[in-house]
Amino acid sequence: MKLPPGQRAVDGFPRFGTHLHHPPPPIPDDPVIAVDGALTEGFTLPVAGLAELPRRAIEADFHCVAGWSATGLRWEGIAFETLYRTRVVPRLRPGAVISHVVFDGLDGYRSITLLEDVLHADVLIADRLDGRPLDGDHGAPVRLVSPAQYGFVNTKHLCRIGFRTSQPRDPDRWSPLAAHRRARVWEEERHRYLPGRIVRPVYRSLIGPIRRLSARGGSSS
Ligand SMILES: Nc1nc2c(c(=O)[nH]1)N[C@H]1C(S)=C(S)[C@@H](COP(=O)(O)O)O[C@H]1N2
Ligand SMILES: [Mo]
Repeated sequence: MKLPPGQRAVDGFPRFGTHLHHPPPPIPDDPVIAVDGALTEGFTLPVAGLAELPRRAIEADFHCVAGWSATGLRWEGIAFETLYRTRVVPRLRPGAVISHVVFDGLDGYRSITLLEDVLHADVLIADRLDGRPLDGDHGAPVRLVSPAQYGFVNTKHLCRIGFRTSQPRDPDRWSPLAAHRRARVWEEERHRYLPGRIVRPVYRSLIGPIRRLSARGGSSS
């Protein structure tokens, strides 16, 4: 299968992220996803309840902005689009027009994306990978999966989703890297200001060190 520009296939699916060598966060006994923002009232979605909502399965490649791609992953979960249309839209504040969505992880990680970029049919809140429950390396108990956007949008250990009517401030940890606000892999939207092609070698040089560090805190170590 063809990969997006500047990506190289890797064997398997490495653990990767700003968590570096830190182990995955502990999972609460009864994990929930808090949903808030421009709603008349926030609510929580028990992770255990996701199994009863309409399920969606996809097969997709996963593309990290640093330049590696894991191919042929089978994800299962609920469609983000279903959550948005059935649970969020009916609770929007009158007149609220959502433009951005904020995804928070139990480890303090945050990604911010345009709403339109996560309303595609292949965007999931995933609880299973390759036929098994998600493990700590890949985002237990649930993660965002948005295959057409770089990995950094795909928040692992998802615990909160915020629906916003304007561009939120950048999460501090990403500001020095100036991550692209849309991060679409086929457009090579890696860096916010520099062309994707230009930053390839710099980003690629980070793969080895980050991969080795991430593996140290992961389950395969
Ligand atoms: N909670 C959380 N989610 C995260 C990260 C992280 O550090 N913490 N790293 C992001 C980055 S940069 C990538 S490439 C992918 C890696 O996902 P994987 O570890 O399942 O390969 O997770 C993304 N989601
Ligand atoms: Mo990444």
